[in-house]
Amino acid sequence: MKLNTNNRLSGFGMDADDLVLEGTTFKAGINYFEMENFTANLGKGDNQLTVNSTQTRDDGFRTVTLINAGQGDDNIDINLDENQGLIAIKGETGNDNIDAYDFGLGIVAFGDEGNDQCMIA
Ligand SMILES: [Ca+2]
Ligand SMILES: [Ca+2]
Repeated sequence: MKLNTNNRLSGFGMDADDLVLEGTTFKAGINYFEMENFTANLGKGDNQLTVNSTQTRDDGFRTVTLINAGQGDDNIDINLDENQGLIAIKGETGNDNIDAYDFGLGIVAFGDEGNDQCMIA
């Protein structure tokens, strides 16, 4: 699963093919723009999530992205740079791994219940 929160959410079992209607291409997944907050609730399974970008609006506002990992042993990999929006992770129940080693801005992370590991540079 991938969370491309600059303006698109993909994976999560959604069709991977772009949609073309009357010559206009719509990227696969859920497309969104100009958000203040973005929350993803992953659910009770063992989730593998890669966050490749978070949204910064056209006016410079950094959208706050919150990931609620839910139950299960979740692995969340944060691949962001300092120009991205802000991010917070809640591991919730389960033995979770949060890898934000390459993210220069830092994150807010709560492992919650379980034997959790968070790697931060
Ligand atoms: Ca989960
Ligand atoms: Ca946990």
